[in-house]
Amino acid sequence: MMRPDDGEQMMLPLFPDADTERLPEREELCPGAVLLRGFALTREAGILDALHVITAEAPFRHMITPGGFCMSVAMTNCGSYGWVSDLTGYRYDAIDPESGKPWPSMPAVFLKLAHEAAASAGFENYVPDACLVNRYEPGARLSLHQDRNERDFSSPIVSVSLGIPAAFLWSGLRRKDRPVRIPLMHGDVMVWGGPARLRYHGVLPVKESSHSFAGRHRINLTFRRAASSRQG
Ligand code: MD6
Ligand code: FE
Repeated sequence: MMRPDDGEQMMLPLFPDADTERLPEREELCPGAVLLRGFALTREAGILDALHVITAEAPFRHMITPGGFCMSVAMTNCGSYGWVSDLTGYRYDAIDPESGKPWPSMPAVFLKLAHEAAASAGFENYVPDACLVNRYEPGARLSLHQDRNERDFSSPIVSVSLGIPAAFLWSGLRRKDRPVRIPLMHGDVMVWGGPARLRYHGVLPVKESSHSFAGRHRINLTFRRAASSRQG
């Protein structure tokens, strides 16, 4: 048992500033890329409900890379187009290859979140037509890549982190550039466009932990405009 005195002593922070200092709510990582910390927090209930609807129709699955490897991240999609990978390559497809049916439609709560996050990062009129939903279990990772299967690089990507934390690798426009690590927590939203749109990025193996949102999982929503804006 702890005595009250002990408790008080233990509560004294070793580094008072570090303990109370909060990371900024909005951080520009480089021109075109903004981290909005906690931006999705007020909508987590709506997001969770929507995720249940989506995954009932289009369950998470581990896709195969063109090189024949099974991805450690489980994926599904919603919206007019879904990102898919198989032995023939990466592409956007209006049809879920598992069900042969269109992907579940984009829930209103997703559209609104992506639109508002983009606007607060300076990208007005953002209407994504694709949302890739990634599910990481401890150990899952995403190697460094560029997002370049979309027709429309003029639109940003909006990326929402939920559940257990992850270290995001954030690099430059060339594969050999040296990445920095950015911790992404539940509710953080990254918006990424303009001169940053084709930067290399990835996710380090996710560490074992647990969060009320999705237990041992990290969920990431990445919104894109996959079709060109002229196609509408
Ligand atoms: C993830 N995200 O955070 C994987 N791509 O789980 C991505 O690959 C990504 O977060 C482009 C823009 C933002 C992203
Ligand atoms: Fe990506």
